[in-house]
Amino acid sequence: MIHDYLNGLINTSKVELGSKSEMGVEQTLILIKPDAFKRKLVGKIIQRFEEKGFNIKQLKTYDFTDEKAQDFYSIHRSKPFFKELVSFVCSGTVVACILEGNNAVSTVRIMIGLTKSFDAAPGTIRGDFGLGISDNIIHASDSHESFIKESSVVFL
Ligand code: 3AN
Repeated sequence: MIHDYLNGLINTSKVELGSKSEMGVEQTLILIKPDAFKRKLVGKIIQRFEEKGFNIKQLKTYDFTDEKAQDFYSIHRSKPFFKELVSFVCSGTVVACILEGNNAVSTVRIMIGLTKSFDAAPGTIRGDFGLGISDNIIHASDSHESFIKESSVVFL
């Protein structure tokens, strides 16, 4: 009996070790949006990522032009909220940041929470700081391909 139990634990830990060995150091991009910038939440938001263990590779304030915003969000061009999205991100200064660490893309997405801030879980950044949809505090790349595209718009 105890033998089966220990075997179970060993097998579980093997699975966990296996998935850990699949982790890789990645980079991802976040934008602290105009609503959060105006509310002076930049320090608190960046602190969460630093405390989690991410390294800051690039960090700057940035003012989107309409053209740059359309390019940044080009994947959403056909969506009904595209105009609103572009207009909101152009409505004030943002902070753009490239973060680096294990599983950066997916871990940062978990930390920011669901798109609709009013649905985002407490403990996530959107869940703790916002109630909006366009004004949902923060953007984070949803894939490595998005990271490459988005960082080329903002940092090149
Ligand atoms: P996320 O930022 O969580 O990846 P996406 O990729 O679905 O969300 O949408 C990109 C951005 O478009 C969101 N951050 C939000 O600002 C805006 N957005 C998404 N859905 C809506 C909506 N139904 N109405 C207005 N804006 C929206």
